Amino acid sequence: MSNRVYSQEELQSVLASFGITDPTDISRYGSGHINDTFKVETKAGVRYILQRVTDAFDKDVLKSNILRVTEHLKSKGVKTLEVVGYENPWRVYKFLEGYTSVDVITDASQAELAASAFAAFQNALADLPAPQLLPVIPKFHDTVDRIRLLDEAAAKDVKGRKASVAKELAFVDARREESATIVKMMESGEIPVRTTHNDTKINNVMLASDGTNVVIDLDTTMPGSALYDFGDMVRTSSAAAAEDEKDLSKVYSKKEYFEALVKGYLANAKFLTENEKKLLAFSGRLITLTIGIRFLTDYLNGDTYFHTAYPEHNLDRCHTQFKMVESMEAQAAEYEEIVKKYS
Ligand code: ADP
Ligand code: GN1
Ligand code: MG
Repeated sequence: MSNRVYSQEELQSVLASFGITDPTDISRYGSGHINDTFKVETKAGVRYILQRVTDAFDKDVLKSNILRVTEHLKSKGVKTLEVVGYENPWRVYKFLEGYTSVDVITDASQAELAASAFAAFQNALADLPAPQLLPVIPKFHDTVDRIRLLDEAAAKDVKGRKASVAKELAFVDARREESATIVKMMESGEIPVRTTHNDTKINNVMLASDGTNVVIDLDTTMPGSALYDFGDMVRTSSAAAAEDEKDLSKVYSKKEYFEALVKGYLANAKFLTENEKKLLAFSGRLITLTIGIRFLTDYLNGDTYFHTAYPEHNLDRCHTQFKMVESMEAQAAEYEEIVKKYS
């Protein structure tokens, strides 16, 4: 599904179907791993984002969720993606002028801002009129199920890669038991189900120099746990290096960025219960482990889900995630103290 090639004629005819007939440039854009994203420049000077949605989603569910979420946010005066047109599998958004997204944070203030942005997003969706959003991908962050899928991929071993990842599989094995913590607590009702973003990586929030922001990539907004959203912020926003950095000595979780995240999140996520607060530090390790497992699974499956630029790309990403897990494990006591300080 990754790395699909499109002709300019095809893209122009898609744009024409949305009434955009004056494109001057259509080029690949951003570093998202899932959708095919293009920036469109036009003679009129208006810019757009054109996206072909991945085939991995239930596209009708996705479209209905996106339209409901953007309408609701708009009705509450929260700046959000502006949908110009949506005809599956294609959609067009207005280009968010004046905002940028980063893949790695370079200043703690960005982490604090991103955390407040995602907390405000969760707040704004707390009163989304019923019914609940439908799950675009069921069991999306269910670590137990993600390990089951890893086991399945290792058993099938379609690309003959299993023998080369014995160490990585052992890393997961050693953490099987703790991986069920949040799943079990959600099942028993000890952790509430909320409408959450579910993909809070740092390049899914657009930041402006005046401190304003827009949360984007709303594809996975659905019922979930605030802990998964916070955990995924820690995974990407506390990382000292890129998700596919090959030099693992550069990869670790930065305490000062973690602290900025906690500060920004707790100042705005006033809805959190005691149980949720207690698991904030753990959620960072858990989600990072889960995403590492997903990269490893995709590597074993022959790279069918995430966009990849070279054959070992998913494996490199798995290595950074597991290194981040180790770094957070080593700092667990300090991270718990930081959460207590702002609780
Ligand atoms: P994916 O699901 O593949 O991650 P995203 O929706 O996150 O796709 O888009 C990929 C990237 O494109 C984002 O990280 C962001 O940099 C850029 N982008 C997406 N939507 C917009 C927009 N409306 N305006 C400007 N940039 C955007
Ligand atoms: C994907 O779509 P993108 O690039 O923002 C993925 C996330 C992973 C992330 C890893 C729908 O995010 O779940 O955490 O890659 N999104 C989907 O970088 O699977
Ligand atoms: Mg994205």
